[in-house]
Amino acid sequence: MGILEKIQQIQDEMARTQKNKATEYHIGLLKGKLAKLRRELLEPQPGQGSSGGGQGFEVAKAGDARVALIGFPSVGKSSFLSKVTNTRSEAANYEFTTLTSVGGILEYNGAEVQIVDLPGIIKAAAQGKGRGRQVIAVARTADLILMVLDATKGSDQREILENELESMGIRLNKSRPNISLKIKPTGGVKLNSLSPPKYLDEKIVSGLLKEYKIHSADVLIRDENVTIDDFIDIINDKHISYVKCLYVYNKADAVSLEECDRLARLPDTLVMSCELDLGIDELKQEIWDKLALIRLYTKRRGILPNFDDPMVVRENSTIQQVCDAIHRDMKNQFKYALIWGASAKHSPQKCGINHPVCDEDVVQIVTK
Ligand SMILES: Nc1nc2c(ncn2[C@@H]2O[C@H](COP(=O)(O)OP(=O)(O)OP(=O)(O)O)[C@@H](O)[C@H]2O)c(=O)[nH]1
Ligand SMILES: [Mg+2]
Repeated sequence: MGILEKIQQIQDEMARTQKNKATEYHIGLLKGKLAKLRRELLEPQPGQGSSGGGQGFEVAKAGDARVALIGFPSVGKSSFLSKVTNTRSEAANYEFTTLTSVGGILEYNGAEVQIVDLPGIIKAAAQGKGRGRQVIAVARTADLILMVLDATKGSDQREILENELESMGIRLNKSRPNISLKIKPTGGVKLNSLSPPKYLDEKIVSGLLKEYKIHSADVLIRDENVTIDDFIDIINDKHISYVKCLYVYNKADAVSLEECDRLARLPDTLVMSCELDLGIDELKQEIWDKLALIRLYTKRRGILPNFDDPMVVRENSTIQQVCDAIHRDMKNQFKYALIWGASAKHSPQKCGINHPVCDEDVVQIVTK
């Protein structure tokens, strides 16, 4: 039996099984099996390249952050790329116009954001339909997924895409579950928690670990609300990516004002029309907010910084990342930093290498 048939068999069994307290354990184990099979499915096939991206599919990373456009065919992904960058990606009224990935740069607030246009994906993409798996492999490398939807189409498109990404190990707008798993050579499975977990116990934790041939481990649960699915994700940690997502409904020009209003009220959702140039500026701003990039102005002693040319680092960066961005060897010569701005208690504040920086800080690095 092939992997796909095995997956189907487990899915059928899960659908057949009534969900209640008595079957909780059984269903939990089935979920663990399913995740393991899906992982096998994602393991690169011979001749497919390590990312599963296929030859020449992936575009090189560029700019300060990457946004991937994911959606069904003909929703307007290429139209959006052409609208906000100088790159042209062919747009047409037939499906699968775009057959490979195309990258362009959106310049915004002094930062460069790479926008990657991708072929449309369809249901069962994760199982290898169309170019789905290659597309999803690129999505995994993004700082933000822009899920492009068609305002004129039904509401299930969002759910189908979410399920495809989910089954490929991408978790949208979710942070890594607060569980630590340390695999050990001997000693059995030990479960510790700060307060008793509501949905996990020793039995299911050891049962799931056994499914992955792990017989000894220290498990520490720091959040009482973590679920069986969260724990399975932690076992498969290397294969799971937590990516931010914005949902954008294009073709707002083709639906009623009431429908636009309804869609715009959904969480993390915007509406736009590439054709009429509506909502594009709002979307750029929202992309910027979601990426939470940090602009820094570096200065030398006695000289004002150049406020037109910020250095851009990712959210949660410290002076360490600033040093690394300047020069590979910088942190070895680092003595202290002087900071003016939101991250400083007083200006300038003298800081060490682990000081977290804020957007629009002015930074002067003093070397040995
Ligand atoms: N009414 C309307 N049509 C649009 C809008 N944006 C794009 N279109 C049309 O939708 C069709 C598909 O646009 P594309 O940009 O090629 O769509 P895509 O998502 O890149 O499609 P694939 O590459 O096939 O996956 C084209 O005929 C566009 O002119 C819009 O805002 N309103
Ligand atoms: Mg396209």
